[in-house]
Amino acid sequence: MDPSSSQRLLTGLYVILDEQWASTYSLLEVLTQVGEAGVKLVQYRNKCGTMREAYSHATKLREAAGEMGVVFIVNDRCDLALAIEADGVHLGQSDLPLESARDLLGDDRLIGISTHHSQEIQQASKGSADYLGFGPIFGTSTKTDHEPLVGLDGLRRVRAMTSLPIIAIGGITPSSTKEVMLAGANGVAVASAILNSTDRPHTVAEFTSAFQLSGNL
Ligand code: TZP
Ligand code: MG
Repeated sequence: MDPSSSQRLLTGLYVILDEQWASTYSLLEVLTQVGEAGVKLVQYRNKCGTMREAYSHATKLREAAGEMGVVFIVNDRCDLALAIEADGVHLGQSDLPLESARDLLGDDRLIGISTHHSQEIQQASKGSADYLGFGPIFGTSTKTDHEPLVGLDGLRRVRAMTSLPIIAIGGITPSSTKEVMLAGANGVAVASAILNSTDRPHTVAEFTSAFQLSGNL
């Protein structure tokens, strides 16, 4: 993807469709609601199922995302991303190395990498990533084995170290989004604030106003 299209896409809300919620909410329904509310970027995250289950669920979600023009990223797994013809992959620090993932996915698909401190930011910025995830900014119960919280100060400190878009993650809500953006994020990745919302279109609208209030969008 060319840098200006990915920059536009990465400014705003990035919704994580986490399979751990699938017994509580229909991820397809969540995807439809947020897509209709204007979200352009989602990630399928599955830390619990077999690959066959992940493939089956992700295939349906990917198809629905495609119909709505929502960009669909797969967490961790390049093989799954390729199998379902996803738009990209989000790599963790223990997944395939960035350049191997780039060789597999080609130049047109998006690749993001999770980073948690300045060294990882600098390392990832030397390669062919399209964006960096950075966090956890705040406390989160979505990822239990997370690295230490980085806070808004951590985000401010790493902002100057990279020209890549930074997607902040971890415990972000509409009410914290403005300060996260002002601390240097290009966008925010969110699971619980959207999945647990009783009115998802309204919550998406609250995120959108926060982006506008921070001078973005
Ligand atoms: N990586 C760092 S924090 C996090 C991940 C996947 C979870 C984000 O979820 P939430 O519910 O928005 O805190
Ligand atoms: Mg990961």
